[in-house]
Amino acid sequence: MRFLTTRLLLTLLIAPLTLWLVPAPAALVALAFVTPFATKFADLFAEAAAGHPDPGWDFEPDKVTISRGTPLVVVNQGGEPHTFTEVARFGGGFIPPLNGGQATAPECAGGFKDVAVARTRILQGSQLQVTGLSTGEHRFECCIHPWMRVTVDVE
Ligand SMILES: [Cu+2]
Repeated sequence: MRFLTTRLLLTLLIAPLTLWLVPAPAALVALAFVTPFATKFADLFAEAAAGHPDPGWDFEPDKVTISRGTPLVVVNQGGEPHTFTEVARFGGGFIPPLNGGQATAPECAGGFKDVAVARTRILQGSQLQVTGLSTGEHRFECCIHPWMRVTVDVE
């Protein structure tokens, strides 16, 4: 079992308890802790439009290396829903004002009407387990806040 550090110590209190429920070995990706209601939506949109989105909304770490067969457990420790959606190339999400001018990644385009996107949604306090990744490099992003990105190398 491997625990990957998160930005705030507070999150460490929650994550280890979660990990015990997961068959070892597992790698953990945490969605950074955001104090509920600390970010106003108007600010979120304005910052994204200006090209410097809120860095507190993040996947930690930005890059993960796992052995083939290791489950990846993604824990939402923030106060908002996110998605953990695999994309061929990083791009924008399905809310254009949050895309900073980037074109929407095709995998995100349908939004939650597309079951393939909906099944990658992680609600506050929930987790998603990703298994069966093939050897090589995989890219995941949040289709809502597309600056939230992580690269997963499977060896
Ligand atoms: Cu998000």
